[in-house]
Amino acid sequence: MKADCLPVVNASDQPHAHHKAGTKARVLLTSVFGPYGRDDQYGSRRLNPMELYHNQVTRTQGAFSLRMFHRSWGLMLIQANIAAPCTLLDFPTLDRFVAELQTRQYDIIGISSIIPNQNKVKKMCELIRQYQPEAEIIVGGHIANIPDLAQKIDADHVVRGEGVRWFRRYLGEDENQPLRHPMISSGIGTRILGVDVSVSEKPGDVAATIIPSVGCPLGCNFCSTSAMFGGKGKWVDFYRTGDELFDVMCQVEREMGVRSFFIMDENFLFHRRRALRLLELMEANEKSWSLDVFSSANVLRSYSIEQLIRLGISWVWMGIEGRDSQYAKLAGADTFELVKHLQSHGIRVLGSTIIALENHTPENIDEAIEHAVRHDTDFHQFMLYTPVPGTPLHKELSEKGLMKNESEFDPSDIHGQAILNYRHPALSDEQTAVIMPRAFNRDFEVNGPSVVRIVRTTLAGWKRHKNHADPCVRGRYAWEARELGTTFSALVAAAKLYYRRRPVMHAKMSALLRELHAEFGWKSRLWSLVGGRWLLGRIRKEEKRLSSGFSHEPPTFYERNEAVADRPELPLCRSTEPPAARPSPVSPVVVADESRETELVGV
Ligand code: B12
Ligand code: SF4
Repeated sequence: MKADCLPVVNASDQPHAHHKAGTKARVLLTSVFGPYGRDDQYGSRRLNPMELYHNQVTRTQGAFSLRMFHRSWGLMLIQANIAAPCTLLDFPTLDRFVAELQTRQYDIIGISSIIPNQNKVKKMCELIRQYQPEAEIIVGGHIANIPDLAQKIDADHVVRGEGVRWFRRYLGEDENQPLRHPMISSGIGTRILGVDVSVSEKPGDVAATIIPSVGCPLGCNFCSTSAMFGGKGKWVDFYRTGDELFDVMCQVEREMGVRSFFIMDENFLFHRRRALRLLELMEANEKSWSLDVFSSANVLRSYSIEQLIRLGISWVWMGIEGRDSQYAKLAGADTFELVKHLQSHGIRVLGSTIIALENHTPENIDEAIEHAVRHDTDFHQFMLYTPVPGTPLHKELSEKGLMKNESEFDPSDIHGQAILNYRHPALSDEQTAVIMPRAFNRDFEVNGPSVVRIVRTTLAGWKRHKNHADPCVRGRYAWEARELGTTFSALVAAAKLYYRRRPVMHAKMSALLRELHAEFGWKSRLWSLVGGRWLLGRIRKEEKRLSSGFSHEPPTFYERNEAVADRPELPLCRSTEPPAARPSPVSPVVVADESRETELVGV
């Protein structure tokens, strides 16, 4: 079928397509091909590696940058929740993708992508038509928000919104069946200071990713994830209640041996009823878990610090935005005070600042950067203000004629780290391209390596709560502090040696090391003495490797679900059983019902 006559469908409101083979259809799901962190003709960019921190947080921290990869969670979720035989190819190279098309026959090939990777999707569709003309091509993920995508690529269906329900309906399955949660290790291939940490990782060292919902009801006008799943007032639940979520987390804890969770939910604490019920269950069952969450400042402030601590919140990704931010999520929030307060309880903060807001100018941008840097968060993300198709902001700027014409840029360059896709009243692309590294450099220069800041905050939490009355809270802080006297002491010692010619930074590192020695005694001294020098050597080596142009690339994953019976040699994707406690439907639910608002903070 030709793509140009095909509708872009929204997962929640389409007249639905069905595949004739139903659950017998052979499905391949794939992410876009790599390598990613280099410049090439398909749209890979050196500035846009497949790494969370190095892409947009610790970008200019050299050998100190925290490096790791994340699997394609949306695809893993779909694979675990369809009855059809499904193989998942995550992070293939172009050659590996072609080899798959040449050797295995599929009825359906689903590609997941974001907007900047559209050139790769185009290429992949062409290859599928060439090698497997019978296969139906489904394209989903954030790329689906491009309004005329069906004219740009040769796909059979472009799916906007939630993919599990869409796929189930497409295969003729009951879309409201309970949802299985895939077993997801949150980070892969972690590397710090030139050391491949992943080789010495034990089960449980890495947090498991849990996805309770997608979307965010706050609906900030620039937010593509909120827009993608319904916009203001809407979101899609995978696990609506605290009971369901607790059940899933217990299963993941058992199966993966974890006690920490990366909660992939845009605004987890905003769903107050669910979060507080989870807390109740954690306490009743003596769970000493750590939770890493995304949250807006105001929502965080709506909880007492004791609640956050007991809920195990140990890391939070929070928007700082800027002093004159117009966004409701920050209204009235003193983010300086909040960050300091959280850190003093051992909660690591990743602050996020948007650069090139409409009110930014060459004259005031350094002030905006200083504002961000003064927060001294453990990590700081800087991203360019990027109106994305599907968002209210994009609509508004399009109507005002302020969006750039597509011939003015390559979509692969709209990754948020160099140039803008709209006409800024005061900043040119040349200017934003230098402002971005300047912001990261300034944060690094003033606040030092993020990995050291984490040590500082973890130590503060340990000192404050090591004798907490609640044994679960105590246990969690002890677990988080378990490496302070050993590897973390060595890390700070290495940083101290590294900064020996930078008096201010050197003094900072020395003070932290003294604090560690005071707390952990001879063990900390020994580790810093031996490990510090060794790590310094690794840092130097890594710096050389990076300056020669080396980029980190994720490995390719190739997995099957249980319905793929004829390929036992492939690793099986693992997932939970559907939740046992089920007071409400556990299928993904698009929330439109007004009464649901009472579940949220502040309404
Ligand atoms: C994890 C993540 C990453 C990982 C990469 C993961 C990967 N393997 O690709 C890392 C950290 C490396 C990353 C990098 C980048 N990311 Co990113 N990332 C995310 C994040 C935080 C979570 C994604 C996720 O798993 N969500 C949970 C799952 C369940 O939801 P989902 O992926 O949307 O999948 C659902 C549907 O979309 C749909 N679906 C998805 N795929 C498919 C496929 C088919 C066939 C179908 C039918 C349906 C379907 O069904 C799924 C289940 O409902 C999102 C923000 C967010 N909250 O979603 C940003 C996000 C996706 N990233 C974004 C961007 C811009 C980037 C970067 C360009 C830059 C950056 N600075 O962040 C780079 C690009 C790197 C590269 N070279 O490609 C944007 C995309 C914006 C857009 N409109 O395109 C997002 C939305 C963040 C944002 N709000 O700006 N990212
Ligand atoms: S609070 Fe964050 S996740 Fe929610 S809409 Fe605003 S920017 Fe998006």
